[in-house]
Amino acid sequence: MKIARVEAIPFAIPYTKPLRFASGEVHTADHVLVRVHTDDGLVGTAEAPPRPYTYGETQESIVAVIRRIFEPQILGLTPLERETVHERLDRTVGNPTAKAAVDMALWDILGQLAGLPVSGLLGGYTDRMRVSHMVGFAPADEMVAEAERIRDTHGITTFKVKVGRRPYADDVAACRALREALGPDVELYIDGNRGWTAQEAARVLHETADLGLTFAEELCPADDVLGRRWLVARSPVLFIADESATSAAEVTREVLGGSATAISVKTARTGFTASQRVLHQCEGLGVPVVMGNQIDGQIGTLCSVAFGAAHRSACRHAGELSNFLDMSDDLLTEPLTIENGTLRVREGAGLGIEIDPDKLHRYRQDH
Ligand code: MUC
Ligand code: MG
Repeated sequence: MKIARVEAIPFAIPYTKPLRFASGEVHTADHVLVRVHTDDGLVGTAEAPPRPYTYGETQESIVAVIRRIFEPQILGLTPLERETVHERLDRTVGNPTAKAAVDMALWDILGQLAGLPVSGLLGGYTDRMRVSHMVGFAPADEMVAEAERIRDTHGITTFKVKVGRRPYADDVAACRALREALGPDVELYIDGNRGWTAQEAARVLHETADLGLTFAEELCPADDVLGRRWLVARSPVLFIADESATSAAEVTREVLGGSATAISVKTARTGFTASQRVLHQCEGLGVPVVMGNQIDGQIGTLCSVAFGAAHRSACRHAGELSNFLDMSDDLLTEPLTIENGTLRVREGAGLGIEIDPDKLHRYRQDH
């Protein structure tokens, strides 16, 4: 059984409500559907979300790198030869979400071949994850209303609050309003997407010390190397590296350098193969992980929950699995639902991704 074709299909689905954060904003899911076909008719599926402000990829660049470089490099290999696939993909620097989607589509094929769920093949720890919801920039009262709606509709009680605006007038005020409205039992943590200096971030952590935040993520740039170490050494809460730790090597550098005390694992950028490396590395180091969200659609979210639920250390904390709720539609025949604050892994062989052909026809951009 050999890899016979790799499709990269650009599609665009509008958001009902844009997500705004310190490094950018998303109004449309302009993602790329990746389908790996074998010569005996199996099809593995995943999606790649372009995040130019995080990785430099665009929808056009993802399509181009898959069609022009990756597909010719891996045609003729078998889905079992994943180390060789990665050796070839890694001849090209960057392009993390394009590489990750190819990796996850290959795992989908392996699951289908074995007649087993990918989550089971990866580790099979549990069949569901608690969900954490990301609250984007808005006036404080709107952020509170959103969190209350998400809690009341989906039972979610963990919220990641986007920060990195004016520290006091906007962000401390929003965190305080959320804590007052939601009460002490809800978990809150913050993500700055590098929006502050280390000094601004330190003052905010001091100002919010009474709010019981559980994590702080990427409050200042990791490239300000000494400033970031200074901040992390003083942080009263675990400090998550997200966009500064996108590979096993970067995890080593950030953790051993004192610039992070927890790691965000995102299958959208490290697929399953490299996410497992990062996760096992964190377990060995004794560093907690959070399953992060690359503002994934439902396909990416299914991949994320399949990986997170597979591993004990990945589901200690609620996973960020709810960004798809703000999309006006998606490509799956059977939409995902979050109930009682929980998202379940899809049963069946592979990843359980079934694409609705009419929806794909409606949203694809390459007619
Ligand atoms: C996050 O956790 O930062 C926003 C930018 C990005 O790269 O991911 C999202 C969410
Ligand atoms: Mg983040």
